[in-house]
Amino acid sequence: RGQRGLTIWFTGLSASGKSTVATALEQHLLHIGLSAYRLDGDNVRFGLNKDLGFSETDRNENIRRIAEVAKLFADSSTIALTSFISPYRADRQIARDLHANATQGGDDALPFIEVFVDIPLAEAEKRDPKGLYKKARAGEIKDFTGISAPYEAPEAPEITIRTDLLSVEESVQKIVDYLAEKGLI
Ligand code: GGZ
Repeated sequence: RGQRGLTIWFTGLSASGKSTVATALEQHLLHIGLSAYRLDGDNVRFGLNKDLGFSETDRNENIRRIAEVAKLFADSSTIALTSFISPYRADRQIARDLHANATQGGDDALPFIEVFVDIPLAEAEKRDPKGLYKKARAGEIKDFTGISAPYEAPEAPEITIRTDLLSVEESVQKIVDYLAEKGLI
């Protein structure tokens, strides 16, 4: 393919498996010789966005900045993988529009692939790897997505993966198949 990259935008509840699948996908892409870079809470919320919390306006700004950074990576011919809850439809649309309008140098839009990591809330809550759902239920964490803050599921994601039904490898394969079919990798 040509010189430009793309953004693969994961969205889903806490403990849905976004980071696990994004990490495995990143490894796969690197292994086949492509440039890929993952943005997630560990390298963004503790650095660039350490001034932001989990209020609606802070999440809006979190996602806005992440979308700008992902666009820059994609514009530099890398495959940017973002793994954030990104619970608001409008914020994800802003991220998508930013890529659609990335016409620097008169090039085409940068591809933006939304991956809905779909899992029933009950399943995410059962996993609860960090005990956050338990704390949210007890009122110890406020504005927790799925419990006391909204998650607006995508209406038309490019890809949906049910991480309670597919293995990590199967989830990665589904995304890779989509990318190959679209000529993106
Ligand atoms: C949701 C929270 C909250 C609240 C802390 N609501 O499972 P985790 O721990 O590792 O992933 C969650 C992460 C969510 O950060 P994001 O930047 O992805 O969120 S957003 O896109 O909505 O801006 C969770 C932890 O941070 N966490 N408090 N109140 N998740």
